Amino acid sequence: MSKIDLSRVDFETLVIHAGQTPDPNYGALATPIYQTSTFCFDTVEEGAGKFAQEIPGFVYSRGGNPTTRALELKCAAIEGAEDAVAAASGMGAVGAVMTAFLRPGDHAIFDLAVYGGTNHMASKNLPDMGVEVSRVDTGDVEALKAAIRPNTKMIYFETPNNPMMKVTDIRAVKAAAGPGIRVVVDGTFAPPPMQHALALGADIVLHSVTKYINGHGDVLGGIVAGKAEDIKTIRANSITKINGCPPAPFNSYLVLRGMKTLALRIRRHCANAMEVARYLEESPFVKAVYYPGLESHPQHELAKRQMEEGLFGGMLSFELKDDVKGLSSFEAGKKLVNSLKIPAIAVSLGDPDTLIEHPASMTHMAVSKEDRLAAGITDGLIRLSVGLESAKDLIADFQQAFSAL
Ligand code: LCS
Repeated sequence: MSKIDLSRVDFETLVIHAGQTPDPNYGALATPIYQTSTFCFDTVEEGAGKFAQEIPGFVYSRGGNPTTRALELKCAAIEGAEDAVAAASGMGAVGAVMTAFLRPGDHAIFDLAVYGGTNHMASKNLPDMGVEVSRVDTGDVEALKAAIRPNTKMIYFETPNNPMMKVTDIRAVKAAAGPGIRVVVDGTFAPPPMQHALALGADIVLHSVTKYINGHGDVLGGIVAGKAEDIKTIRANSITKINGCPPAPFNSYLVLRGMKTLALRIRRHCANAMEVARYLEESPFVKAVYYPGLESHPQHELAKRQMEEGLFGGMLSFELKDDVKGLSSFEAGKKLVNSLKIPAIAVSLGDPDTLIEHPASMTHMAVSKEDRLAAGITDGLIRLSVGLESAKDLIADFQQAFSAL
């Protein structure tokens, strides 16, 4: 047990201390990597007690592991959740929630724009399993209410979402859903301290830990947090059985290590993104910047209410003008990305390094132009994960890249 009363401390203290206590064997301060598949018992009776969950402890690392458990407890604490369960990737977490709670004949509502892997699950995997799926703009409460059916079991959305940074009102969705429908928020773009989805009314919050929570671009991971009863179902039914996707203990260790600086990193990501967003908004080559921190963002007021003060995320998208120095926005987009020297041309987000991608020629190249444009992903749209470098250097890099167009 921690000597600190964690119910009374600031986020900065909580994220460092929650879930971790010195190891009972040797007092190691850093949680050891319990790199083991199985755990042995002194007696059959002890084994029986642990299998029956009458004696606390671990049996087999697919169902639980001490390093991973420390990560789960830390994530539960920062989300203000009763419990949390870790998965091998963000998609592992998404899939585990689906297989835990959706059955043939059930109905689930997904926002129009969700991450590609989740989109595939909603449009292909779930219907293949006999789940009815509707797609609705979850920002439109009336449309959402109209889509609810007697067999609706889940409403699922990301806020802010990928790649347009649309912000959905979690409180309003929960009010529209009423009891009996689980509201599931993918908070990957805005983990605590930016946003506390459960406090805003979500029943379940999940994250791709791959992104900001680990924050170092060297791990795949996922986490689901919520009520103890729900987490127990997800762990027992999905993570351990149907999906079989717990994280490796080494990955849990890396995420625990990364989380020690979560509070610091998030503040820097957000401050840098705000500076870069303001710079881009002033650029004569840029038509629009999508960043919840800008007054021009369509849900800026909602973002101010729903996200922690001044913390609007490290992700932004921007759209180039249709004719940039005689280039089409598609060509200009590619040329700009190629000319930048600091950002790595890569998908993923939340790394210390700034990452940039051109959805029309990369992540969304397989999406028909019609569907892509309907989702607002134009030819000249560029997505930027603003890293932890100096904002001044990033802006200077943009200046030279715009000059090179
Ligand atoms: N949810 C969101 C909002 C995501 O952006 C991603 C991955 C996932 C879930 C899945 O997490 P993973 O399994 O990759 O840990 N997003 C990616 C992206 O935007 N580029 O590359 C991956």
